[in-house]
Amino acid sequence: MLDGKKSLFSGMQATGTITLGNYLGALKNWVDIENEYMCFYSVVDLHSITVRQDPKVLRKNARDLLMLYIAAGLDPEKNCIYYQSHVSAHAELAWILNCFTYMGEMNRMTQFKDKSAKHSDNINTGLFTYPVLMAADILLYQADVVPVGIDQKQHLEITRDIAARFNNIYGDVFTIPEMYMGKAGRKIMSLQEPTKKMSKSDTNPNSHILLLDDPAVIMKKFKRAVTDSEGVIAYRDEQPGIKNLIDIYCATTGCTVEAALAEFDGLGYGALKQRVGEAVIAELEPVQQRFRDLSKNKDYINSIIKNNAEKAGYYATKTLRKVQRKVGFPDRIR
Ligand code: AQP
Repeated sequence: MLDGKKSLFSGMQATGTITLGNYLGALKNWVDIENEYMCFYSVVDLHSITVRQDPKVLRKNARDLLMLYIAAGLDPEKNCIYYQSHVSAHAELAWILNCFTYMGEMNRMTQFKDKSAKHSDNINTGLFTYPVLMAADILLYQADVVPVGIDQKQHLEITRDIAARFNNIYGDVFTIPEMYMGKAGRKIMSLQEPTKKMSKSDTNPNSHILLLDDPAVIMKKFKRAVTDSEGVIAYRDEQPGIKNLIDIYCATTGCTVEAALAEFDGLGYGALKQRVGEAVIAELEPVQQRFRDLSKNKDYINSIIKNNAEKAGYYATKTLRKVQRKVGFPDRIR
């Protein structure tokens, strides 16, 4: 709760162009709720460097991501869209919360296990304490809800645990956040390995649809999607490739699984892939057009970056100062 209004925080990493998974699992849902909450949507560039980044590429990806938030339909007048690195309270609160988090808790985080396996040459402590920074992100804005994909459930649970632990010691400092699963909040899987989640950092370009992929590329990737040899369109775990295509279709068009199955009845896999590809292209084309328009409007984007960093900084610092007082740091002399 902030200024008497329910608040919300979410973010995405600028580790590449975001995927259809990021869009359907998170961003598309964000647009539905901007009137209900005071919303903070961050480009979480501090999180991005838990994996080694080329500085120039990171800066470009971060700006593109900020513009994609707006292109996807988030109104920058209603939503506070900002870079995490422009609000130093995130890192400061993360440090304090690190001191209220146990090694055993972090050891249980599956994302750390997955990512450290993927980046075995760079298993840094930032990657290990990533969930604590995420807790700081959320708790700084006293978020009532956090709209994230199902893959982030474990991180949200640890955020709640850390907040409750802190509140038990110091009184009611943090709002305990709830996970917000939107209508389309499904886990979208890789098109090449449909038992693995679709990720922007996957090195196989055919595994993911990127939000800025050309329509022809999108269709080509769907045509190459891995399916099975059953030859029947059914929604079941034994056919993860087909199940994923149906999930993508439903999350994109808003239809139910039953309606999709009725629509696809009697179709072959090739025709199914064509239909799903067309639906995704139709969904992404207006987003891509708005992105191109925004890219030409540098001053407008710069003003959003500046104003929103100030707004986020104002609310974040308020919480940080309260926390600093509670743990016993000396008052500032004015
Ligand atoms: N495949 C997915 N299906 C549904 N939701 C997803 N999200 C990510 N992948 C899927 C949701 O997108 C939001 C932002 O994610 P992120 O960028 O912070 O990091 P991530 O979850 O690690 O996403 P990636 O694409 O897998 O990034 P990399 O490759 O850099 O690790 C979150 O709300 C997440 O739930």
